[in-house]
Amino acid sequence: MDYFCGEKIRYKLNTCPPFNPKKYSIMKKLLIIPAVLVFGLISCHSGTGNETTTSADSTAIPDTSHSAMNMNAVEALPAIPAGAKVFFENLKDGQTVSSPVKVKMGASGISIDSAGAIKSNSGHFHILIDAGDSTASGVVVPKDSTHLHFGNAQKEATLTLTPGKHKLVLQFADGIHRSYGSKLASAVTVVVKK
Ligand SMILES: [Cu+2]
Repeated sequence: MDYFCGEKIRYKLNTCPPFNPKKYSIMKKLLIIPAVLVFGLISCHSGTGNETTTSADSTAIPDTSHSAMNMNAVEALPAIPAGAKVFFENLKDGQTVSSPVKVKMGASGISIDSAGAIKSNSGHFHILIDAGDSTASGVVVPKDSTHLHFGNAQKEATLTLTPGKHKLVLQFADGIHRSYGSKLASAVTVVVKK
């Protein structure tokens, strides 16, 4: 049989047919095919694994609209120190004022710091003008004409208000403007003179 006629045996046994390079290359190919198949299976398998991981990541990373994802990606809202509070230093509920009105913002038990980084035991002031009682805890305070940010650690502000009743809420929030909620909020209603 040709099969047993390797290079060495062929010289000893004259019964072997002359060496046929064509057949030899076919045998080589036959050996290569299973090797390719095995390699292919391995790479297919690992390829499938990578695809699963990639698709999970690709849905997680660009989905910036999902607030829950964002909350997981950044540090949690710092805890409110026991006894901490914020208040308008120079305004009492129901007070009559004239516009523009100078407002002094106070905090006790928690530091007033610039916006930018999340730091424990600190935050900055916001004033909500006729925009509810507080911003819910963990929610970023909107930035518009009725939600004023004092991200440079200001403790004073001058507000121009139309005549009549206005609800002013002092809202404290962390370094990335996430509200500490109603626990660090204080509201007054003022009456602006004509
Ligand atoms: Cu802010």
